[in-house]
Amino acid sequence: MKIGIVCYPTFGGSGVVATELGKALADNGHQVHFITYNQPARLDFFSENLFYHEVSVSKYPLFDYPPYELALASRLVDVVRFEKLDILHVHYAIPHASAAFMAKQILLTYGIYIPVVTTLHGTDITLVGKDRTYKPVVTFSINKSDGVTAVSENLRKDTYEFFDIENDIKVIPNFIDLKRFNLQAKDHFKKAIAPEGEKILIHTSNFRKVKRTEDVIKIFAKIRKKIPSKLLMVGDGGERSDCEQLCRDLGVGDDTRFLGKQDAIEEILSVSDLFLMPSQSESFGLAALEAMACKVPVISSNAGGLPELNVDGVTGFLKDVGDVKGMAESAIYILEDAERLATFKENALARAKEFDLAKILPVYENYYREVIEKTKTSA
Ligand code: GMT
Repeated sequence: MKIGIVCYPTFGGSGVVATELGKALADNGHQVHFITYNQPARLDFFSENLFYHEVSVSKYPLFDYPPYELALASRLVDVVRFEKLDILHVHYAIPHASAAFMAKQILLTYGIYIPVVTTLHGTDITLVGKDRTYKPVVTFSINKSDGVTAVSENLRKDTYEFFDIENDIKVIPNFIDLKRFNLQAKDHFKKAIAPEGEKILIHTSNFRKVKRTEDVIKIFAKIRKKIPSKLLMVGDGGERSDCEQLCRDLGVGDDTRFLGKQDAIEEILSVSDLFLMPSQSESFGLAALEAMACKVPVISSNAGGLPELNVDGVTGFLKDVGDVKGMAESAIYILEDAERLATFKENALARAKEFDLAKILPVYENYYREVIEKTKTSA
């Protein structure tokens, strides 16, 4: 198939899923065209089946708000027509699904029907989408998509709850490439971070409010009182400087390292003992899955789709949002006993294997075929 993928090219989960999916589809012989405003962060190698089409937005002085959505729609028309795409797969509803709808209408004037699959990732529904600034557009463009997928049952349920959706939504969970994400021998790195054999806790995110990064610091401060340990904070975003201040206030600054955005996240996960994800809302929790694939158990909130990934008492623990004390106690329970920690690590990996890319890729391929087949006579 010739597949167009539209996504945010950043380190965010939806962009990562879109890019990894595109790479895997290209490996499987499909021709994949990324259409976005920057080279996606993880699209970092050459393949004869991978193409990147940049969307550039005119910065005419009249525009206080350059119309990215229109530039994207025009680019989509262009790429679909001249690359003869079979299907467009847009990740994150805003503004990708509505731009795809506009492109679809324009393409009809050329006698081309391009089927559009929209994948809902989380905040496009639970935060931004619900906002009445966008709600009518989000509802409309989900209903006008030829196929809609959500990354968890919880997100599917929320979408039906918050919007008037007439379309079927298929759940296709996030996946993990176990060839890349696995436990690697990085003892020298471990020694550098924890020279006295301290336990290593880790959090990775974009440091947005929804991640409750300050809870991470508070949980760590409690753990460190009982267990010699270090904390790695990976990523960057709006909450970072408040977190750094909180580390100083709680006296854990010397045991916490802020590593900023990192590409080789699997190497850092490989030296870690426990992953902390106290999010306010999380449709799936891809970062937690990446950790589990590297044998790192997870202490998380029970928000959104996290219970569909993290199995309470098996791969880690789930606590109510904001239950810093409970999360710290659960972390200590896992870390204080070497045998128990080893069991949780094994369980985390076993669970991650259920989300193996090799299992999820054919689900997407079959779904594309189904959508193409059902829209065949629509032009
Ligand atoms: O978590 C973020 O802030 C990034 C966000 C995104 O849209 O890029 O991630 C969402 O999509 C990921 C991939 O499907 C999910 O694993 C994350 O759980 C989801 N984030 C939220 O729901 C907050």
